[in-house]
Amino acid sequence: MYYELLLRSFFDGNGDGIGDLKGATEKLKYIKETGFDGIWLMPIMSSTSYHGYSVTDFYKINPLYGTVKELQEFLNKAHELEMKVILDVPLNHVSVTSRWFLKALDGEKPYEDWFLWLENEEWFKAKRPWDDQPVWSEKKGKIFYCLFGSSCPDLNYDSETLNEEAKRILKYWLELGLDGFRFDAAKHIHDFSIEKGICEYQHEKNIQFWKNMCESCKEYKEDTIFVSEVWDDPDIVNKYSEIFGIGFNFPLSYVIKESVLKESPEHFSQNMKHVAFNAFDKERKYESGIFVTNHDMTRLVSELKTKEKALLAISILLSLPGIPFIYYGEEMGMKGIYNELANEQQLEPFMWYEIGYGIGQTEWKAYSANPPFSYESFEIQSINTDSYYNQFKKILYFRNKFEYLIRNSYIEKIKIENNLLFIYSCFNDEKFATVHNLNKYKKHYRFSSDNIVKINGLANIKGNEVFIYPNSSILVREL
Ligand code: ACG
Repeated sequence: MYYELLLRSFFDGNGDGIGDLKGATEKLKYIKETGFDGIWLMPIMSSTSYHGYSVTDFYKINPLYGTVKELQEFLNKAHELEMKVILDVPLNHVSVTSRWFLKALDGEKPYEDWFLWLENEEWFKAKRPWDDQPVWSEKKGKIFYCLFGSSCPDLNYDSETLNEEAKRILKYWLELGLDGFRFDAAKHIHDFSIEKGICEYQHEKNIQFWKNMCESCKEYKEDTIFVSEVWDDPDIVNKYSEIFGIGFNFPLSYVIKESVLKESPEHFSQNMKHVAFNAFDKERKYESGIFVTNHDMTRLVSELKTKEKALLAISILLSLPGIPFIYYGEEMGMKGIYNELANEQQLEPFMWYEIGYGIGQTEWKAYSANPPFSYESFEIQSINTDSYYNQFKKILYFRNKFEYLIRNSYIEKIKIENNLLFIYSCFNDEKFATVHNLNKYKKHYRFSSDNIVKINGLANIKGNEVFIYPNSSILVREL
């Protein structure tokens, strides 16, 4: 189970108010004890943006985050605690202020070939596929391709030297001790058709690119972990995920949240066929990276409006096969609404102290969605056994304890009875079901087995009979 970590907002080790590697190292034990055995480090390379996705130098750690030595200390400690660490690498583009782009603007080789320049006036009409934003921008009289905005020129991987450079970058981070990568924007490596002059995903070409990258990493480290971010429909996600071994299941995140919000088990069962469902099959070729939120989305409590619903969504999520990813702060029920123009609210500082400050507290931006004195800080929640944090932690504990929820289990069928959601799964020869109450009312059910345990919420269990309260989940074995 991975914890998605934005260093900037987590724990400050040097007193400048900005989270860093030194601080995160101090808090590795917290992450482990909460229930995680992996960390997805959001980009830590030098960057001009607060989120880090526009890199100025792929070989440098953002000085605000620390040094190579501090990264190695972080990794050593994580490994001691038996945690894997994967790094987010946005290879699709660089910052407009990067040395590569500045040299390219001056016509210096090979850098000039590493970017895509407007060659035909017709190309200028091309628009970003999902929201029609412009994809060309101008600097020093030269017009360059930039799908993610004018501050991030796209790299042009038709250049062979750039492909070699990308391999070197990945090897560099593996040599420092990283266990693998989260590949950002994986479907965007080749997303402009020169023949047609429009934005069009070149999936086959992209897949070949990623195959080369993965093979090159494996030559150095056979068991490198790869996770791909392909935010798209299941058929596209499937195409890519087999190469990587783990692929984020974006459609699943919507289905879970919508079903809980609509209090509709039918919505879940009807729409699960629209998610990358073969990732839950017995014969699956890759694992789904399962999640409900990430840094590009509204936080769970803000989306589902109540904490009970948020915990239900987490228990449904963690009942499914796959590799879970949880965004930092979700375990505390932090709030935050995604806004494409200023997507900072869901990147707010982790709330360590009730008064809003103290040793290690990050302060790079002011609180907005998560104010002090709201009884939501870790300080308060950690000592209250019924707090959101402690309930969340119990669900994580449950998944970690019941190994068959994690390894090699597969979903057999999904059904609805008495308006309860049943997810039937198998592990080796054992059959089990997780049962979730998405309704407003308490539900009664008599099972064929009395091997029943509560996952989350409230349930009166007497032998094989159960009253399951709203927003609660149970697990039934030996069916
Ligand atoms: C990654 C990072 C993100 C980062 C970048 C750029 C990429 O997580 O933080 O931005 O480094 C697209 C890309 C993703 C990208 C997001 C932000 N995420 O594909 O790689 O944008 C549609 C499109 C998707 C699109 C999504 C976004 O198809 O391609 O993601 O919309 O809204 C159904 C459909 C599905 C559809 C969804 C939503 O599920 O099946 O196709 O997705 O509905 O409608 C960062 C910053 C940015 C900055 C950039 C440089 O966050 O602000 O500009 O860095």
